[in-house]
Amino acid sequence: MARHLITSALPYINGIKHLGNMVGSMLPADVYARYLRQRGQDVLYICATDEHGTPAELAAKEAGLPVDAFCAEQHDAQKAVYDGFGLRFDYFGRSSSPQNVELTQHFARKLHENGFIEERAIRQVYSNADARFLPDRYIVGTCPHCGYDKARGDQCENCTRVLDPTDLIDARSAISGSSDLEVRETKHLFLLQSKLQHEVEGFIDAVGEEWPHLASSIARKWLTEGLHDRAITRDLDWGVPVPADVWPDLAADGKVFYVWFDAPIEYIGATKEWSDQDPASRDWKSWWDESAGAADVRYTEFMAKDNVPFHSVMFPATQLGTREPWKKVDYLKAFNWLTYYGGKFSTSQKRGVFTDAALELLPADYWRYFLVANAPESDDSSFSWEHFSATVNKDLADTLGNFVNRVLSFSRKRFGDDVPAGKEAGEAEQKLGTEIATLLAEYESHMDALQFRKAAAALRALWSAGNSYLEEKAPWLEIKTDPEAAALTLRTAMNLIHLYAVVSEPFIPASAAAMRSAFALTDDTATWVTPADARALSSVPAGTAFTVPPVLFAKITEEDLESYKERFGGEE
Ligand code: B3M
Ligand code: ZN
Repeated sequence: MARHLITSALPYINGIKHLGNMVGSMLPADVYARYLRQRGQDVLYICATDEHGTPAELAAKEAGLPVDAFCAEQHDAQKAVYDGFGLRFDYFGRSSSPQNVELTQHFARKLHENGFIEERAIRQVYSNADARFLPDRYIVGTCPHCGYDKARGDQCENCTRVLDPTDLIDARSAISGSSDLEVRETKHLFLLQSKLQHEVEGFIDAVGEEWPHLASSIARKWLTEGLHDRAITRDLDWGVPVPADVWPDLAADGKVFYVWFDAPIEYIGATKEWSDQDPASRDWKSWWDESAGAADVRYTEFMAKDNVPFHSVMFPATQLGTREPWKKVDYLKAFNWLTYYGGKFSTSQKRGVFTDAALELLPADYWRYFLVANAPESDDSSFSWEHFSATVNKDLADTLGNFVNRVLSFSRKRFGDDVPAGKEAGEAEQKLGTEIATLLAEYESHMDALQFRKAAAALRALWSAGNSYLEEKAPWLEIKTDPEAAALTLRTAMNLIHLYAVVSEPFIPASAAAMRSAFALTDDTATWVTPADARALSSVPAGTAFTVPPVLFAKITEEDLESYKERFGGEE
């Protein structure tokens, strides 16, 4: 049994996320984690809210709450939405936890001991109107690279370039809007990434080849441009304090670590939060400390492309610089953007569909299937209500849901509440078995390779194979001339339903559970089906009692479609 550590980028605490955030991180991570668990692997899926930095402070201010209260409230609100989406984290932590504070300070101490942190006096933007320094998002202006006029001090949302506040053109305070700014000198800690360049290159050489091109090319680009030393502290009230025993002046000045310094460390922090809840049976070090068992862990990270530089280069540099044997990423699964009608989903401009609103409209499985089947893997992909409703109606309602209901209701009507026996399997069943075995092997290989669109296509092909078989055998005709033949067809189709329940679980867990519980099997503990077993189509024997579940997927009507477009905005 292999041990798989899985993390998805930590959602910022500043508000409920939109579908675009979900499809590029947590949702595919959950699909993958569920798949591996089903295949009997030892999986630990960790996520958390990213609670520090200017996004948290600014959002709390807007909500009129103290930052800690705001974060506590928003953590629970986000967790509720993720539960609604069926995301089965092993633990969903908080980057403001005491565990993360301790680990972040530990990392800083070690980096300092090894000569990778230096105190430097720098010139920073100070707002006279606000009487404070303006780090990162506290300052907005025009991006010097692409001309986007709402670029933030830390990164341009439009072209994804990482910025320094002093780079911005026509800079102004995000708090007061004031452009009465000046540059003042202040001291900060710098992570000497330039000294770690070669080691990070060696690391990327060792693991990056296997990564999707999107991830490895971003890592390479950063390394080619050269790693720069970066300020890892900020003038903020909310964050992990700089340890006073090492840097008394900075601590007295109230400096905290930069959010991007402590956020990746929270992957470890959250694992410790999990472990601290039940130390007798959980050991966080066995997942993260290579001298304590983590060397044989396979670590997979999920994120959107704008987060790749921090995870492929900066976090590994931080880990390497401690000179401690921390587990580093083995496979980095990166995603492009999901757009809304070709334009940007935007949290700040409230454009597109937010995850809480999505769940109010339709059950999670509709979203899970659509989003993962159209994940922006090799390119950006676009969300439109037309595409969404066509996919739901065709794949989920017609191909899968209708098959399940049609087979079960017809069999009950003709043969009663138990799976009928009928004839021995014949040529058509053998052909079907071979086809199913092939498609299942394809599905497995795409899932193993984290190719989600291809995996979804193989799953859809499995569902379609059942429909073709049913059309070909036409039990509604067979019943008139040869009821035993119709019984065989229905029994075979019911075995397909059970197989679908097992293998569709990573994508549509609630519907899969409903399909599975239709059959009163005494010993239904199998978590996966091998292609060889699938060929036999015999896991549900004749005589098994079954029930007909309520309609699995309701069709989205023209009227629904119009109302969604009206409510959320359609094509611009
Ligand atoms: N919160 C950015 C984001 O949500 C950031 C990710 C942190 S991962 C350690 O896109
Ligand atoms: Zn830009």
